[in-house]
Amino acid sequence: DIHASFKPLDETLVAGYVESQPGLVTILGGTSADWNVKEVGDGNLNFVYILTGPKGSFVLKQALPYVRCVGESWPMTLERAYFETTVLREHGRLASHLVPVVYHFDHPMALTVMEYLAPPHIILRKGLIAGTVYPLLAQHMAEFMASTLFHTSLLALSTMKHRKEVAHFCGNIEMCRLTEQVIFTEPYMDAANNRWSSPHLDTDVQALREDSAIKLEIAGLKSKFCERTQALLHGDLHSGSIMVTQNSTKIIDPEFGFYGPMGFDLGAFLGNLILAYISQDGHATSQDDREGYKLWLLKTIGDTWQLFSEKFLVHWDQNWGSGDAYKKEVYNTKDLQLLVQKSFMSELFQDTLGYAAAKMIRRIVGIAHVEDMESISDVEKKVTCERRALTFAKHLLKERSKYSDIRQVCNALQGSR
Ligand code: ADP
Ligand code: SR1
Ligand code: MG
Ligand code: MG
Repeated sequence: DIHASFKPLDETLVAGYVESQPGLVTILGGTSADWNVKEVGDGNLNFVYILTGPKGSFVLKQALPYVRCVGESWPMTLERAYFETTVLREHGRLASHLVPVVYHFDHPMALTVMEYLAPPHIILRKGLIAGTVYPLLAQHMAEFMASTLFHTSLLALSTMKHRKEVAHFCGNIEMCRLTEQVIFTEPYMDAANNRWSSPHLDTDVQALREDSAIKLEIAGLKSKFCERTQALLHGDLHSGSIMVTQNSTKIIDPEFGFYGPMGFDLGAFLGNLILAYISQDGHATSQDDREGYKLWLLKTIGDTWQLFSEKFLVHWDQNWGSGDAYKKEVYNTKDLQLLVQKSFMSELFQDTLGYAAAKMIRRIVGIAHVEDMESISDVEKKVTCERRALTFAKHLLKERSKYSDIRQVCNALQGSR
């Protein structure tokens, strides 16, 4: 058992662990008496410590054998730390300026030591709630997704290399199971984990569970999530997995990484931007009506898809035939290549809208709600935003084939009630 020597750390034990690792002591400088240790984990799963010393700092993240936001009653594999580190390193190779540097990984201890993203870096979700504009967000996220998704797909890789990677990441089975459960199954049935604003949304939840068209769409998306090994995904690309400043964007927390459909990552990011957009009415005050901010969010949603598709196609154009999917000898004219690209991007757009909707629905009626909505103190306003998010997500899920352009989606979102 790789984890036979596993020991859970806490704020008092962390320094002792670091003392046993000379490379880490060198980063901090001084001795443990000089170090400051603070646990800052605000995610749903793990424990995160910031360590600062006279010379430097880092973040130490440890997985414990259960889901943090639920407790020991929900056991969870320690192997998530291994997959997180493996994906972080791969993302570091493909988009080095957009991820924290990994300094150290201890497999038995299920812990990763990485670059500390110091303030003014904050979690994007918190910045969106505060109404802060991030001018480079769409560009950076488009760059990250275009590079990581393209270069791990069969558009760039041989089937030999791709299959090996797919087989490797099949090991992240428990995390995939968790997603299947909380995103694609439980929101559509009676389950102990589910939570919603009750009694306000009781009839909305009932209607969701009786909606055959929705269940049909969710079945298709779930099947694609489980069966399509299109590219290495981040796997949990919501606005809580992104840290930002005005000129920096860093993607953290890829512990759900696996080979799946590209639209799952794109949909996670866009779905969370849509939730942020809809929640703005709940954060508006007499001093700040958030109308200008909502326009920036709409633009960011549109720009993200637009820039992503442009950048993805640039990668593709520059690497025609390097992967096994479309051999140059077969796809041998520019017209044919354009035809293939158009069909690929249009399916990806549909997947993206579907996964965005699925991600939104689970955040309103399932486990793990989002702070965008939870922090709206006026209950009536909160419920109005939640109902609007649910209604828009259901519309997107059922009617997405009618949309062929992200601007149409943004217009529909703007007009939604
Ligand atoms: P979880 O897997 O539990 O969701 P995260 O990796 O999302 O854990 O980290 C939880 C929190 O810890 C983040 O919301 C962020 O505030 C902080 N954090 C994580 N990694 C870093 C980092 N490299 N630099 C600074 N803060 C970080
Ligand atoms: C128990 S569900 C916890 C959620 O938090 C993670 O960040 C994933 O989004 C997961 O679905
Ligand atoms: Mg997280
Ligand atoms: Mg996580």
